[in-house]
Amino acid sequence: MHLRLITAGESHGPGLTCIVEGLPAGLELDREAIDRDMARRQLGHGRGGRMKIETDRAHVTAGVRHGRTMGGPIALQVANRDYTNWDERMNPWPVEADVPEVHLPRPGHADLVGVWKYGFTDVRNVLERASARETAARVAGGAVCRAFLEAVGVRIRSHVVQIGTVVAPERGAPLTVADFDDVDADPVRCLDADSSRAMVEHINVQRKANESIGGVFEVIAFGAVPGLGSHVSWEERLDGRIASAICSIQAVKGVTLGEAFEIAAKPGSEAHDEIFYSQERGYYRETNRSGGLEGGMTTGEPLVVRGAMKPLPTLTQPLRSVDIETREPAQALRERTDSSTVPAAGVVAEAMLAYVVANAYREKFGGDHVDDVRAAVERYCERIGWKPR
Ligand code: EPS
Repeated sequence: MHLRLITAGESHGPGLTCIVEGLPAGLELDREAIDRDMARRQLGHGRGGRMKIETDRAHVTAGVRHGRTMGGPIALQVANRDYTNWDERMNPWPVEADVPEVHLPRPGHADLVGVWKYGFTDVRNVLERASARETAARVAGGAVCRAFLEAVGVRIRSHVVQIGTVVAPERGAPLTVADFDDVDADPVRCLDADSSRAMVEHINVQRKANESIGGVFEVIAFGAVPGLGSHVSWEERLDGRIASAICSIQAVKGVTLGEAFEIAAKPGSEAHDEIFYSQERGYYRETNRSGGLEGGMTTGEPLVVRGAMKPLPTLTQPLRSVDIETREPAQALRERTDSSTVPAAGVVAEAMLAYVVANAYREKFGGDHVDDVRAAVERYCERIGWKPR
């Protein structure tokens, strides 16, 4: 049993769609929880004018009846309110109006390679699908995967640890789910108040200088059972799957699992998580440097993943480029844009991690009804003597 998540839609087209296939029947969904995730993705200091136009909601059109899944593909639709302003430029069908083409590719975006590869003369045919607006559909689908994970005891949270040059200090104790209770109330979704203020200030200064800003988010899955993924074959290694899913988020250029680059510099004696056993706790670790992954499998400790996001490539003071019609030097396309979307990227990463972990549960435990899945998870935890934490 596999889980599939597929999206369709362009940034200024009529709307976005997400289809999630492979969830069990009987799973209770909460409409408000899905829309809460949609709204959380729109938050964050550094967003541009577009977020004032959109109020994203996921409209379920298939797979759910009276609040419960029926085992078939679930379809979720998200309207682009801005489409009313783009009706001629983005209409799926031919229009009377003369719609000018875009010929100015932005360095760092999909624009130039996309027109080569797909044989277009109009950059808009590429940028509309490459846009991070697509992540609204991923979050809708991710919210459904998250509901499934919550039914088996997994909770996923995220926060921002760096924006531009401002880095939040490492926290002394390991994070718990409760630490994230107020994270969405913070303007940059950072858990450290001083760093948050400095991040907001940094965004303000850079935005005034016509710059965009990147950063780093961390996403954590709490409560996943040991043994998701497998060492037996490279495609089944969960670390590879997680890295792939997080790196597929627009503008993400790097992913780390656990203390990746820090432990690369340490001797082996300080790089691993020693194994202990006690009657009450069963097997346990006192550190989690591995980020909850050993041999491509979950260890039962929290899954800790970071993503590094480059500064957004749409700039209010554009970089040098070439007009693809005349091949003369030109400035890249200047478009309304966000200056920082690291807080939103964290929410998108929650959706991607939810998908990968939910898929691993579907592969490992199967089950047509959600109660079958729960029973299989319980049986397995009993066999290996692992207690949910
Ligand atoms: C984006 C450009 C901006 C962002 C957009 C991603 O949109 P617009 O061109 O309409 O101003 O706001 O992100 C979203 C719309 C969203 O929902 O996240 C881009 O070029 O990637």
